[in-house]
Order: sequence, then C-alpha cells, then structure tokens
Amino acid sequence: VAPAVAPPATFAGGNVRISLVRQLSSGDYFEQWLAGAQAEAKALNVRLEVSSGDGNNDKQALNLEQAVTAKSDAIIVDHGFAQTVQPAIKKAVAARIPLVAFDVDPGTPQAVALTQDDHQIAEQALGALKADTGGSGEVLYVYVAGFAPLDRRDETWEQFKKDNPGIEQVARIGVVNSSTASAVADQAKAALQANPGVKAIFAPYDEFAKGAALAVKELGLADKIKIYGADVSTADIGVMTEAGSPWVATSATDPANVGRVAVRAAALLVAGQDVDRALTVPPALITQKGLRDAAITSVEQLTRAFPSLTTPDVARVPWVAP
Ligand code: SR1
Repeated sequence: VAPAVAPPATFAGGNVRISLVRQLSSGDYFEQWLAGAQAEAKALNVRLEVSSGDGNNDKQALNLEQAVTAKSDAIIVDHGFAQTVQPAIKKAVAARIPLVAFDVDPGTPQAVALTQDDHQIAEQALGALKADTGGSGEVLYVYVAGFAPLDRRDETWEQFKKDNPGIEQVARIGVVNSSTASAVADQAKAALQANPGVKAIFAPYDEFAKGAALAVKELGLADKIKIYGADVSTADIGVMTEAGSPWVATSATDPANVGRVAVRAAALLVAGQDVDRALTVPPALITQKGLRDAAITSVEQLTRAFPSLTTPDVARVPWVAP
C-alpha cells in the first residue's frame, strides 16, 4: 500500500533525533519492544538514541535529564517510576520537547501516555484461570508494586478475588531485576513447598511466568498446578508448548508492535500532528492448546494467526505505508 502523503521535509535528511529512555532492557519483552522501535525508526528515517537505566531509577532519571539537555526532537520514556521520571518530564515539556511515556504516568496531559490494556490483560488471563479452576482454590500470586502495568493488573486481580470468594491467595512473591525468572523460580519453589494446596499461579509478566514454570517443573507438580501469565515471545511459546508445561495461558500484545507505536507517536509529534493523549494497545488471549493445535512456534507465526496483534491504526503515520 503506497503512503497517502509525502514525508514532512524535517524527516528527509535523517536528522530527526528521538531519545528512547528506558528503565529496563533485559528480558524477552524489552528486547522485542526495542527491535520493533528500531525497525519503525528505520522506516521513518529517524535516529533513535537509546539509553537504559538497567533497573537503576536514578540512572534512568539522569539519562532523561541528558536527553532534555541535548534537545532531542522527541523523547520516549519507557517504564520507570513516576517520582523519578516526572521532574525531568516537566523540564522536557517546558522545553517544548514532545514526549511519549510508555508504561509510566508522565504526570502531565501534554505528554502522550501509551499503555497496553493492562486491565484486559489480567482479565483475559484470569478468565482462563477461572474456567480451569471453576473459580475456587488456592492461588500463588506474583507481583511487584510500583510498575504501572503491574499495578493496573493488580487492580484487576484484587477485584477478581472479591468477585470470586472461592479463590484464596495463599502467598504473594515477586522480584524484578536483571535475572527475574530465576529469582522468581527460587521464591516460587519455597512458596509452593510451604503451600502444598496451590493449584494455580497468576504470574502476569512473562519473566514471572517463566520462573513459576521452572519451579513447578522442578518440583514435579506440572500435573497439579497451572500457570496463567502475561506477555509472549518466541522463547515463551517454546516454554508453553513443551511437553508437560504448566503454563497454559498468557494474555499478550506483540511487544515489537508496541515499540513501533511508541516511535510512530513520537514522530507524529515531531511533525506537529495531532496524537491522542492516551494510546492503548489491546492484547489477545493465547492458550497452550491454541498454540499446540495451530503448531505455532514463533511470534511471527502468532501474529499471522492473530492479526489484531498488529495495530497500524494506533498512531498511524500518513507518510509511511502500513
Ligand atoms: C516490570 S513491568 C513488566 C511489564 O511491562 C510491560 O508492560 C510488559 O507487558 C511486562 O509484563
């Protein structure tokens, strides 16, 4: 499909600079997201200057201050804690630098807030959990407070427990660091040994779900405990579909698509075009059975099976073919 309009002159020389200021960069989700952002930057002929706090919020705040000082044409803030990024976001807005905030509250209506539909992510995974458990039983929950997407999924979990009094959260575990899956696996093993009645684990982040799956398999409990997660990657699909896997459902967007949306929104702002101040990318429910039945082994195959995972109309750029 040919683009409807010519690119604005600003984009012709390849000199538009967009700073991507990340809190986290390790793990399947963040790697796929970056690959999508870089592919979109290439398609738009913009320079994407990437920094990561590597989980250190002060480092991310400093990187953000530097992007403002360097007068980037636009800034994308990817995750982070509101209290550490909002002061520099204010400075970006004061300096009239367009800003897109993904998965962190920018604290200003002048920035574009991009999210996945986290309530729907939790609803879809919990719908599968409810269907499998009949709405009752002991559940292990994996959560770390302070990350906006996890906090939104937690709101849905809290409501789910109220609506389903037969569901009992017997333990809560969780850690986010550069080796989240193995840290969660250790915690999950201890929690499952202390709570032998657990029949489901709600782990709404793929690193959590991978860790939980490792623990369940190592304890030999895969026939008794099922895992309901969030996110997807080719590696996750491998874990979900391997023989005897306890990870039976995940609700996910295509992270590369979300990275693409963030860069498109930033480019539109650079071009002075209108962008909705709240952009939301919807997820799809992906089940172990569905993956196995359709013999899906990669995210590429998954996006062909679920065309709704690609969202060209969210922050569509009129001068690039969809
Ligand atoms: C630590 S926050 C992890 C989440 O960020 C993104 O929203 C992904 O969906 C992931 O679950």
